[in-house]
Amino acid sequence: MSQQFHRPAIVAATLALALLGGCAGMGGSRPGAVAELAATGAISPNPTTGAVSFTALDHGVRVAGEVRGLAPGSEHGFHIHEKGSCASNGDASGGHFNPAGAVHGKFAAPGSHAGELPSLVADAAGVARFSVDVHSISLNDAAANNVVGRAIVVHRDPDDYTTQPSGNSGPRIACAVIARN
Ligand SMILES: [Cu+2]
Ligand SMILES: [Zn+2]
Repeated sequence: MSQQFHRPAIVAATLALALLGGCAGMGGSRPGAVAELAATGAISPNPTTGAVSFTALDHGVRVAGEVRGLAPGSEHGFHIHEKGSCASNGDASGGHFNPAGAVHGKFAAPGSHAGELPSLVADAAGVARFSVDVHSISLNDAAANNVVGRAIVVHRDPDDYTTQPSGNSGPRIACAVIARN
């Protein structure tokens, strides 16, 4: 083989190393965000706490974490809300994040809010653990569906996936603003 055939392979290998180097420069991980859920005053006593991580995927965001202090076996509506404030017992977070003008429904159902998440279900110890890939949201500042700076909210009651505009899941018992890590 002549030199002509070898050169493109070398160029490709160099490019691959450059891309790897770029990732290492960002700490070796994909862009991410976190939310530290804190109890609101909507119910009393309220021992709800939690931590959620957001990791960028090629298409969407992996949302993972756990919520503690729930009643054993209880189910709770869980959503990303539009506004980045947890004031007034979480009510300042506004409605469900809805950049596409959709209606309330079940997580990943066509035509439902971008901010729907699978409902939380507490185990016997009152802990709900989750990891879900959410294709309707982004961590990219330039994207209309970016969730950084918005709020994530745990409700007292189950989500019926039907009542508009928020599933009739009752008061907001824990809330956090999503922040880059
Ligand atoms: Cu909600
Ligand atoms: Zn909704």
